[in-house]
Amino acid sequence: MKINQAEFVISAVGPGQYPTDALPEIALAGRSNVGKSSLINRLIQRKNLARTSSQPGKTQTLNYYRINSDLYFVDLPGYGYAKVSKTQRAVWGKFIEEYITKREPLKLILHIIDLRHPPTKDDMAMYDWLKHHDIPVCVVATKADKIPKGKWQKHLKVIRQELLMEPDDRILLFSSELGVGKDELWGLILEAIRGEDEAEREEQPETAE
Ligand SMILES: Nc1nc2c(ncn2[C@@H]2O[C@H](COP(=O)(O)OP(=O)(O)OP(=O)(O)O)[C@@H](O)[C@H]2O)c(=O)[nH]1
Ligand SMILES: [Mg+2]
Repeated sequence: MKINQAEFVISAVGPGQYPTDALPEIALAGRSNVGKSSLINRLIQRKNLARTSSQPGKTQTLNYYRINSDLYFVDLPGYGYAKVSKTQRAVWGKFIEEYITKREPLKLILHIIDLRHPPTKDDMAMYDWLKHHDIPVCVVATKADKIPKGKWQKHLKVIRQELLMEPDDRILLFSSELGVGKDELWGLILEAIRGEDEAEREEQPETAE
């Protein structure tokens, strides 16, 4: 994917602020501090377009980034941050829930998990909820650079087991630090935004003239 233009569009706090141009949207969900914003930056090869921080709980709105005139990345607020009040958490929960279940241009959720550790209870609840609502999702296990390569497969297997993933459910290994998984993830994203029509058309052999 050639990135000609990548820009921050809006920090939305409600549906009234979502873009109206109907470009496909790819949203990132995951625990606070898991590396959602870093993953966006790596995908588009910009150092700090999506704001990252070593302090968890930074992203508290739906942050829209437009990539060329092809798609939006939507950086969702991280869940599982203990310092946020219960009331605030409930409000955000509702807001994200509505976005995920009702937003028409949303094509795929990237559910970001830390490859180093078994999924948390919040990770499990989130994945279960996404599957329950039939939301197209791909698990992305990030921070792969933090553990030795020889352990990658074992950790992926633990995540698959703990999230009760089915054989057809997708999981992809990633590192924002090294760029591991970048091309494969772009492949999945493009497949998701092209829609089935075009994917089917491409599968048909060209008729000879
Ligand atoms: N080594 C390594 N560090 C990473 C990776 N991805 C993210 N980090 C670091 O993890 C911290 C959190 O990253 P963010 O991208 O801000 O995480 P986030 O999920 O957007 O966090 P919130 O916005 O608070 O929900 C930062 O210090 C990043 O540099 C990775 O693949 N490898
Ligand atoms: Mg963030």
